[in-house]
Amino acid sequence: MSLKKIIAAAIVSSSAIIAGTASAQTIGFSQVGSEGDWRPAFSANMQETASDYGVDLKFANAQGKQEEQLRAVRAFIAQGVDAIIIAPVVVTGWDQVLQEAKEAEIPVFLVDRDVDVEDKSLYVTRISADFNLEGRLAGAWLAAESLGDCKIVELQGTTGSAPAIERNGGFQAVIDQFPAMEIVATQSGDFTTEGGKRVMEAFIKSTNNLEGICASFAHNDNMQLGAIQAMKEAGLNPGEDVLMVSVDYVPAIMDAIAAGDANASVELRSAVGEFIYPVILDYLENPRELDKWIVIPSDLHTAN
Ligand code: GZL
Repeated sequence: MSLKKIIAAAIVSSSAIIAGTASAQTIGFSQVGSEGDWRPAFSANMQETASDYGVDLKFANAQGKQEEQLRAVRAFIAQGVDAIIIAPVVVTGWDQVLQEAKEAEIPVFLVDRDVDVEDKSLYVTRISADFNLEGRLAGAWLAAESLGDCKIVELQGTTGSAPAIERNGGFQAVIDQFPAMEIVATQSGDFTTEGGKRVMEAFIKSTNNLEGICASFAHNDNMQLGAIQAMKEAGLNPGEDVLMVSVDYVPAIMDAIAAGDANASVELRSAVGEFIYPVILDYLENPRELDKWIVIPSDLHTAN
């Protein structure tokens, strides 16, 4: 379903609410957690816009633990909600609980992240950005900036999460085109500022103060912000001696780019309730096969 159709559906569903003809839908939302800056913004948008669509949102924050997500989804099933939204912390371990939702005839919508399940009928659709594209955009920008010659340190997101797997995949696919571009060190900072700082401190130690390192690619801005802290504490110049590219484009990285401490970030939209709710409400009105993935655009931002 194109974004245009989603927005058209939004107009239909919101006018129905204004006209008072639509009944409130109860939707359970199992959210990964509240790590970093992007996820809280995403959660706030979902919670603040729910009433615009006449949705009674039951929000469950799993604090990064899959077992808490599974518990929340089972509670939504027991409550008999009209639909379930899941932002799955990692791709594996979802088959059983999705089967239980299917048997309870409660439609499941994936948002943000992804699951790795054989049976795609276990969810209606996934509404998210294209993480592989985000990795490619970051890789292409770096290839241009470094003229295809760059030794890179990579700060990976949560191990086993779709964004970590796919941002690395997209980035690697681009730099593989350039024999002189290579990721020489990679480690997970779990999408947090503290994690990014810890990983960069380790890289600084293992590379003799980032000797010969041309760039830092971080799967999200928060880890890059932690890396910037670590580099400055080591007397290095992030954004000048080392090119800094990451993903999310949260306000704090905008400030870092403006200050010259970072160079580029691929935007991951956090105000996505306007895409997610219309798809779900439209489906509940008219259940049918949907495309398995509805993509939200990503754009690269730099200083100039
Ligand atoms: C990607 C999202 C990632 C963000 C991070 O869609 O799942 O999780 O890039 C967040 O900031 O932790």
